[in-house]
This record gives sequence, structure tokens and C-alpha cells, in this order.
Amino acid sequence: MKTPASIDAERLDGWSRELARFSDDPAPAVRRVLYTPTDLEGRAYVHGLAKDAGLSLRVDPIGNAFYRLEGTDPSLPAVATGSHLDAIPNAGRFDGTVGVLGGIAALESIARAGLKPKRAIEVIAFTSEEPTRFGIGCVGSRLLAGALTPDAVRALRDGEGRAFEAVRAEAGFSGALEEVVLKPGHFHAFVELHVEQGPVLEREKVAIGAVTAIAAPASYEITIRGEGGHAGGALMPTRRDALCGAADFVLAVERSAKRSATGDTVGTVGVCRVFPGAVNGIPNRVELTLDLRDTALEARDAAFAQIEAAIDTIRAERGLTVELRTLNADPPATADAGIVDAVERSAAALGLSSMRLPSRAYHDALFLARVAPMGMVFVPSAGGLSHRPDEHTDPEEVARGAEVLARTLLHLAEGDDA
Ligand code: HGY
Ligand code: MN
Ligand code: MN
Repeated sequence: MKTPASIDAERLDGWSRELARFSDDPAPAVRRVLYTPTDLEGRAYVHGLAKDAGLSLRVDPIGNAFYRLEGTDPSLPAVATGSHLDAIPNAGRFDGTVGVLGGIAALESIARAGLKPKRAIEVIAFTSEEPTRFGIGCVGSRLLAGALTPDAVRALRDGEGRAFEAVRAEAGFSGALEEVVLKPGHFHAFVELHVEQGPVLEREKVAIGAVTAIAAPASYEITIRGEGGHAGGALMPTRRDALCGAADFVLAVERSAKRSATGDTVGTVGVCRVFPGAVNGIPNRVELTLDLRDTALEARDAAFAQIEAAIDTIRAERGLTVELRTLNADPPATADAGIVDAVERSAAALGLSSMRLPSRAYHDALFLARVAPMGMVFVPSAGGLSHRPDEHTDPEEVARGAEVLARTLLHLAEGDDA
């Protein structure tokens, strides 16, 4: 089979650096939150790259963008790739963008080699992979895959209490959310290129990760209520301090994750809002978030049960009320064995080392796995760091990952089962 053209690492990294300029945090940090002006500017910049690469553009009512390279048989379901352009506060410039920019570069390299795949290939820039604004991640891919209903999306409120639909309309997106949902069999396969966001590839000195599974993410909102009062006049035995209850909760999360038998359970309290937030006022309310994951569902559930037991103790011993609201609790996803093989073969054909590993971060691929055979291609993260401004992957490593992606996509678009 003829092979895609090679990908210019510096040119691809230049796209990434230019995209990083669209940020609400000072460089080198990147922040691009759903439906903000910087998010929209970043999308427009990438739309321009896709157009220059000769790809057609479709944007659905929630803002998922589809950059398409036509195939010779339009009747066949397309092969898809993609990732996200949004970035959490104080993030780096590689998380998500490597999969969108690398996908565009991959399709461009196929076209530049004069190849016309049987199946069309699409790069998707998914809307709202990060949970920053509406508290739940992967809103665009969940809706596409039917993992979130249009009504559930319409019920979302952001941190200022603004309705999803109002924010979406203000950002210029229109059309019914029902139009976003994919029909069964819409895609033939989905493969996402992403930075590992962990230390394994760098530690093992391996160039490419062939992802075998994606860990099961769950997130919750917790509200702890006690009694406020004067920091001087209220003596300790009389207090019902909500922040002390929150401290017990945070340490219970850490304890339950550390004690997990799999060693893969991770628990994080990333948000803590204290009210009234006065130096000399006893906290009467604390709002927390919990992010809890494991590659094994039963291990995550066991850790959650321990956390619930800790909540009961906090209620009983501190006389506090504790409310817990589930934002999402998703099962893990397993990569398609044929795609894992194709990633490894593509890496070998390029003379690149590869290894199989799970993804501990979640991705849009977690939900596309519900509607198509799924795979992921990882490239190394320096120091295993991510969701930080010093997140880094060498331009050459990104370009090699995009070349592995190009070959994998071409195989799927041309494969015998095509
Ligand atoms: O949190 C995650 O795993 C992803 O980076 N949104
Ligand atoms: Mn992320
Ligand atoms: Mn990501």
C-alpha cells in the first residue's frame, strides 16, 4: 500500500504555538474555556488550517467540528480521528490539540501522497472535552455517542448559574441538540492521538503508546453545611465547622485511593469553595468536587464505598450535613484489538518502538468507543506532566505520532473490512 507523506515537525509545532496564543492565561499557560471568545478564536484558527489542508468543514449544533477528506466510496461509513481544543485553567499547549492538529496534518500527508482512501476520513474537534465550565467533561462526544441526552445537556448550568442553551446561543451555535446524536454505524472506526499525560513512555524510552483501555472516570459535587459564627466568641466545643468536615473528607479521599488494591485508583478534590470566606468567620458551608478513577470499575466502586462511609462519620461526629451529587460515573472502555495491532504495525513500519498501556486520563475516545471500534495513539509527556504550563512533548515526537496516526487511519479506510 502506498504510504502517506512525512510530516514536518517544526511546521506542526508552529501550528501548536500559534494556537496557544488564544488563551485567557498568560503564556506559557493556556486556558481556553468552552464558548468563551478565546475558545471561538482558537476554533476559527484551526478551521483555517483544515481549510488550507483541503478538508471540508461541518460544525454541528453543539460546536463539534468535522474536517473531512473525501473517500472514493461516499456510501461507506467514514473513519474518524480527533480530540479537543479546550484547555483547563493553567494548562499546557499539548493536551487535546495534538490530536486535532496532528489529525489535520495526518490527512494532509495522505492527500499530499496522492492517496485517495476508499472511506472518507474525518478529524473531529470535539466541543467541551474539559469539565471546566459545566462540571462534566466530554459534553460534545457524550452527546454524539448518546451517553448524554439533549435534555440532560439543556439542564446543565455553569458556575454562574447560566443555562447551557443560553451560553451556546450567545457563542453563535444554533440548531437542535437532537441533530448532534450520531445514527448507529455512522463511523467505521475512531482513533485518537493524544499526549500520554503520564510517565510511562518516557520512563520506558518508547516512542508510541498503543492504548489498550481508558480508565473509568467519575466526578461528584459535595456540599458540607455546618454553623457559622464569630472566630473569637464561639468556643471550640460548640462549633460545627464545615471546613473541618471538608478536611476530613479530603483526607478520606486520599486514604481510600491509596489503599486501593489495584494501585490504579486515583482520587482528587480539585475545587474547594469556603463560605463566608472571612478571616474571622467560622465556615458554615464548603463546596467541593471529587474526581475518582480506576481502570477497574470494581476498584473505583470500592473506593467510593469507603468515601461514603467517611461521609457518614463526618455527619455523625461533627453534626454536619453532607450532600453528594453525581456529575458522571462512567464505565471504562476497551480499545479494539484490530486497531491496537494497526497502531503497533504502523509504528514498526516507521521504525518506531511501541508498547501497550492503559490511559488513566479520559478522552473523547471513551465515548466514541460506544458507537465505533476505538483506538488511541499516545506520544510521550515530558516528566509525565500535564494540565500544567510546563507540559511538553518534542515536536519530532508529535510529528511521529501523527505519522503513525496517518498510517493507522489509512489502513482502516482501506482495510479488507473497508
Ligand atoms: O481529566 C481528564 O482526564 C481529561 O484530561 N479531561
Ligand atoms: Mn485534559
Ligand atoms: Mn485531553
